[in-house]
Amino acid sequence: MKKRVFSGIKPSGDLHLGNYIGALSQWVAHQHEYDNIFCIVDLHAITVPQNPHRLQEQTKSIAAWYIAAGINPDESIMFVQSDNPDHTYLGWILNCFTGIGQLGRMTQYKDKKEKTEFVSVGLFDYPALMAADILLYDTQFVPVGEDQKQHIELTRDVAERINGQYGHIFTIPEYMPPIAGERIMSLQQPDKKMSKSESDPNGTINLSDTPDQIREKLRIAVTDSGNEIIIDKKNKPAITNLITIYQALSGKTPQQLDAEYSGKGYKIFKQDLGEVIIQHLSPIQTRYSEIIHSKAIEKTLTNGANKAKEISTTKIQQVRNVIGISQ
Ligand code: ATP
Ligand code: LTN
Repeated sequence: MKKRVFSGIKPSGDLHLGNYIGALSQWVAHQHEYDNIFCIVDLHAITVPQNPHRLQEQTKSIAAWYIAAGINPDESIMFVQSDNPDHTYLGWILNCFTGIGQLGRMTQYKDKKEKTEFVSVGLFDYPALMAADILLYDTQFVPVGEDQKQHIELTRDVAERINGQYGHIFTIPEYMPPIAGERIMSLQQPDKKMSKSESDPNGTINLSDTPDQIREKLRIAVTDSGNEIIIDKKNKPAITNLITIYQALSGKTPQQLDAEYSGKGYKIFKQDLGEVIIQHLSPIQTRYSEIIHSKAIEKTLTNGANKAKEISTTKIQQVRNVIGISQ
């Protein structure tokens, strides 16, 4: 039997290269090896303010990017989180087994609470809902970027706590790191991760960027002092980040890049990287524009939610029975 993979992306903005390299491209690369469930986690998106119309549009857009990047909805289940209420149901139960102290130590929460005016309980409690997403489906592997590793550790802790008290209910999931690019950094601030909510748009390459936008963002991308194309995270974070992106999209090794670019300098490297990104994204963008307006996406998501619900219902019943809330 194939092992179960579960992952999700928030419809909180346009997808960018960090999402693609750290998550989506990994899902596609491993699609045939696993029994996959890919979610669009809209309930996680509303932990910070969202415009209702934009949220709806972005939810559909993310589904279209999943398919455009190569997720096959006949092979993998694809659905919107809020279409399966079992997530919030289990999320509440897991709240009762999650420590306040543990939630307070989550770095994503600490970062985000500094950036938002109104810090909701939902933002604080976000990892308990994420744990529910994962545990509902007996997930074995969770392919996500490195920023989410801490949430998976919390999920494991909560699952072990419940299993310890009630017997084996939940499968303990494992973090599945990306092959290359666990953390893609901003092109403007290489000490900050590239993210949908980043304030400087020049730091982020969106999957929907035009060739000219990509060329320009690379032209003005910050570099380090010196001129060598070498990986040195501590002293040369900017060029290290660009090399990581190059490697992830081209499949070339650091040795190959070293041989190709030795003595050539940053300008040529950045120009070539721009073309690598454009070439990689071009077929995905074409597929995206073909499907974004099709009604088939809604149908795919409805089917996906039905299939997800079939699996999660059994888990919810099992949990209700063991904790004593079913008659
Ligand atoms: P937001 O800015 O709204 O918090 P985000 O851009 O950080 O969003 P998420 O929806 O939180 O994106 O992440 C979706 C997936 O993409 C997760 O698996 C996450 O680990 C991965 N990811 C996000 N940013 C990066 C990055 N810069 N490098 C590698 N992986 C990333
Ligand atoms: N917190 C994740 C999104 C997310 C997720 C999940 C990822 C919500 N539920 C379950 C994997 C599995 C993030 O990327 N910020």
